[in-house]
Amino acid sequence: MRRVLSQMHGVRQSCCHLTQTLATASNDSKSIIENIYMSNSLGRSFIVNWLHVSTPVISRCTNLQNSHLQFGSPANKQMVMKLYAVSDGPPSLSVRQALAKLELPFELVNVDFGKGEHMTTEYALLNPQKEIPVLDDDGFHLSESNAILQYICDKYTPGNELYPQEAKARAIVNHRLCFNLSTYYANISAYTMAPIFFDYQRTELGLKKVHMALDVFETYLQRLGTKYAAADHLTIADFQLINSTMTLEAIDFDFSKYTKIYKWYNDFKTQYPELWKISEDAMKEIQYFAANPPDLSHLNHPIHPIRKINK
Ligand SMILES: N[C@@H](CCC(=O)N[C@@H](CS)C(=O)NCC(=O)O)C(=O)O
Repeated sequence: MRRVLSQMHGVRQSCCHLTQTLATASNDSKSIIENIYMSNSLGRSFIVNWLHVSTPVISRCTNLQNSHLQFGSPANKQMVMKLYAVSDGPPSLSVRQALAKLELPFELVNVDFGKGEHMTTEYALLNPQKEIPVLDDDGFHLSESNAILQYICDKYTPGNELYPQEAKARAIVNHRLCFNLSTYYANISAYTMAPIFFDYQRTELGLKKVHMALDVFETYLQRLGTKYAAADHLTIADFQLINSTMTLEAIDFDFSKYTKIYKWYNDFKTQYPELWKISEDAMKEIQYFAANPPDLSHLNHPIHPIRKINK
């Protein structure tokens, strides 16, 4: 265990060597590493995360205060990308899934939403919108998860079918990303997520908007007639739409009457279990918070009303 941790701490460790180190770590070591990761996500000190994907992808997980560490041997000075992400945020999950699918190494920097780490002046230098996620690619800072997804595909894996290059195929992917941002995620998260974390009620109007979003997405799936949201194969649009839909499952919202959506969502789970696991872990966190509303009274949120918790 000590050997594993000390090797992980080595700033000059190569990804490949680290992969081998982790692959040979005992199960006990891995579970200790995972436990430390869990405490990190609660806002404690720095550690490394072993991402359970079936690919040799390594993600190091640090917290915001300790996010200065990097991979790279002296011979290979290229900085590994950093992703500032929140563990249960759909846009963050989509970027993590794309990085995993594309087998791109990255450092995962956990931003603790409950502590308001994204509302600091320091974070505003990364993203003046004070939203999560943000990608840091060797000093190039990019927010808006759709833009991040498009950038990593274009820069690191041009031609990959996750983000097709042919104009019409790409336009459909872009359309679904815009649809998710403007309508699907907007309507769904206002109904599912906002009342869990802030002092909002689920209303009839909110419910109508969810059904409207589902109805439109169902129509898109029907009209295009493809297996996935924008093509017969997985694209970056699926990640965003899957993670929005996941928040419906998190609150036990029955959307089975939208048969195309229901099938597409469940097909993703069975066909990409290692990617679904990223969403599923987040769903469990959301379910935990739904059952145990977090006390965010210390947050001075500029927009959202904070729920008063009787102590
Ligand atoms: N349009 C943004 C939205 C990101 C977003 O909504 N992030 C949430 C976390 S899931 C956030 O940072 N909210 C800030 C806040 O509510 O204070 C994107 O897709 O990247």
